[in-house]
Amino acid sequence: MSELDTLNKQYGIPGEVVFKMGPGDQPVVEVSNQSATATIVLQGAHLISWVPNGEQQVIWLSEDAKFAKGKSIRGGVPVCWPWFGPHESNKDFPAHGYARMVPWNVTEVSSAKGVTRIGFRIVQDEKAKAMWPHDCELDMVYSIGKKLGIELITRNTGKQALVIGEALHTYFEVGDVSKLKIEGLDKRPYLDKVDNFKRKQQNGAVTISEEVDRIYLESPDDCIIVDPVMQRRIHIVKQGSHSTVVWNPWIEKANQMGDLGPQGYLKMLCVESANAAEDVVEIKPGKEHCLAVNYSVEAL
Ligand code: TA6
Repeated sequence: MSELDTLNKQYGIPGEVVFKMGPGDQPVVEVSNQSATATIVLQGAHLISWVPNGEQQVIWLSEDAKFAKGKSIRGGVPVCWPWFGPHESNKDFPAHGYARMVPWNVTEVSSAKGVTRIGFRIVQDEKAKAMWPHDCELDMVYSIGKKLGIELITRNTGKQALVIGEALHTYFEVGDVSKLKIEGLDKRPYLDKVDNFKRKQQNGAVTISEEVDRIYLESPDDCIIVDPVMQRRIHIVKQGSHSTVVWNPWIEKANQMGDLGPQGYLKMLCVESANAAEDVVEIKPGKEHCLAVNYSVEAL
């Protein structure tokens, strides 16, 4: 029996949860319930689509996204873990950690009241253990419905304290990134990565008219993307996250990246719920830490 047959036998729900071969021969799980549709690539437990019924696509995926074993996907909700950004000492280790590049096993599927819940657990292979020699478990739980809930749970199963950096590096679909604003970060301090990580303070709503790459600190609050072109607000409610990363590569950086697609930069905005820089999280032996977000869409 194939891996997909086994998954469908154990976790499939006919007409609602189906495991199949997706782009680049990557196994995916497709969800379709009375409230929404979604698609999750098993590698990285990486959601690449979420469309609440009656709404337009909320999650952006590059039309030039590459789907290959061990490679991160441009768009969707990449998981940055167990570090954010470059590794603190080894430049050969992948930026944003390895969680988004390795296989994850399905741990649970259930359905109730128009919400499909799917759980995954990372597979820490020898390569991962060489980069991160700590005893721990990493789970991801999606609740797919009119709202999208995501929980990233790190469990310290070892005898030493763990310190992790992490982010749900979510790419949101927007009408025109130069015409929107992001509310919820007023007066927050941030590290400006396009200005040598200089520490600055946000004044009012965040707008985008050039490359923006900022780590907002002390920012546990909710954010709202106000998008006049798509005539909607995207609400980002979070727990267990003290940093908020706002990123758009703008034109020149987008062209250098080569996988954002033509004009892709105009249609995407990353607002990432994170624990990064000085906000990294210590998890004591036997304890766990959960970074959780809840996304919803409201007409303007
Ligand atoms: O979160 C913003 C950022 O750190 C940017 O600096 C840029 O590198 C982006 O992540 C994408 O990173 P990736 O490794 O997915 O190409």
